[in-house]
Amino acid sequence: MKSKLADLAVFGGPRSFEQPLHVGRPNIGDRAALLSRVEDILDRRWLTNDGVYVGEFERRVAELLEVGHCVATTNGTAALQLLVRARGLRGEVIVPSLTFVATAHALEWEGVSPVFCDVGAVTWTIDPEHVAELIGPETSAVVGVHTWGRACDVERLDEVAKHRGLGLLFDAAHALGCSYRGIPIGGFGEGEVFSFHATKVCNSAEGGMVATNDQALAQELRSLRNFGFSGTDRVDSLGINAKMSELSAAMGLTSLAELPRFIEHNRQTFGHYRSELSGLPGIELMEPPAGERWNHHYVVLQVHEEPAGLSRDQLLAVLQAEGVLARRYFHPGCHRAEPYVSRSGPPTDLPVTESLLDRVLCLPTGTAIDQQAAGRVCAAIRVAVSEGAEARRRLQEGRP
Ligand code: T4K
Repeated sequence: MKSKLADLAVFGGPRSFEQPLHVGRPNIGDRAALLSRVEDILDRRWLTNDGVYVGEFERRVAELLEVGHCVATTNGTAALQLLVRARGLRGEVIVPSLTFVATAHALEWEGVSPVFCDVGAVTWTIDPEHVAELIGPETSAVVGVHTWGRACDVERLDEVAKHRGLGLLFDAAHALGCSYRGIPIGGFGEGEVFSFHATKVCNSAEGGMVATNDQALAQELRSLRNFGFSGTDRVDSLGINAKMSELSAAMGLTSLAELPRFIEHNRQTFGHYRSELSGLPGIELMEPPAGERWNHHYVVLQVHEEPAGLSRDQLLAVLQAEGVLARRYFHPGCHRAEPYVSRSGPPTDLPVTESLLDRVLCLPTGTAIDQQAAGRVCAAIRVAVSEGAEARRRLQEGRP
């Protein structure tokens, strides 16, 4: 175990991990179950287009989310696009900047302009009061994001949206297995979008899903994901190909069957990170939402430079040298990414978002890491912070 600065790889010590430790290493379910599903798919010679596995995956996710309908898609971004199109959104839509850029890009691809909103200082999700201030004549909807699985203030957003006659959708890409007021995330707003990308708590390699209680909306989404067909020869709208394949659904079902195990593993890893990092000056772990179910899929650290002695980016350099590929999600923020940053218009003032984007760091989780690995990550952080000012000085001078 490392005990002093010279032990850190960035200052010439041995690396903690020979193989890089990623954020987002996929959880892999029961291989035999997956392979038997794949054999069955091959035997049936039915590979995509509303196959039985896609249907079963949709039903099982709908049961978990306690919603009427789930519509599976190729990925979460396509699911967002279909939902935006199905709701006929136009003009401007208010979204948080503190999200993966796919939230904004999905709107932009549908010809809708994202207007970036700040997040609340406590929730780190879209701030309903700022939403209210940003509403203008062109606003058609609000897209809340349950960032890192912590729910938006759904009730207040609903009030604001209803009062101003706006649509309300949610990007729940991170939120499978999480709740708001004890109710599973999935049934709020007009529709909620999930991602089953490889890096998510439950994955279908690539995949997405719209969850909704609106039957007509679900029907329209099914048509939109299939070129706009509503019958064998009948095309009703400008659809696209966004269908999930049977192979992805087989992977998704296999992963879903073990979701409780994945979440329990994450919960224990989180507990380990928390106990190993507790009391370190300037190092603060994002806490689980009080009284809610949470999938613990993202372990998010805040690095407060003054008490810690070194900045978030310096700590990141320390970890990368150890082979820990921690991530600065969602740096630099959508409003500072293209194509949005180059647009003329008033500068976007998002103080809470910007200060979080300078401080947060996501640490590895998932079943690919065990408590021993988490312990080694924490040991490197502890050593760097215990002599934080000296580490900062050496890093600034480029001195080993
Ligand atoms: N809304 C929100 C709020 C989202 O976070 C996302 C996606 C979406 C919408 C859109 O959903 P999708 O269209 O993606 O279904 C990753 C994911 O690609 C992305 O799905 C996710 N959010 C985002 C938060 O993270 P990157 O570019 O940061 O990382 P990526 O995909 O290169 O993977 C991270 C690390 O994971 C890699 O360095 C290596 C490791 N990895 C990755 C893959 C794919 C593996 O070890 N094995 C793998 O198979 O975006």
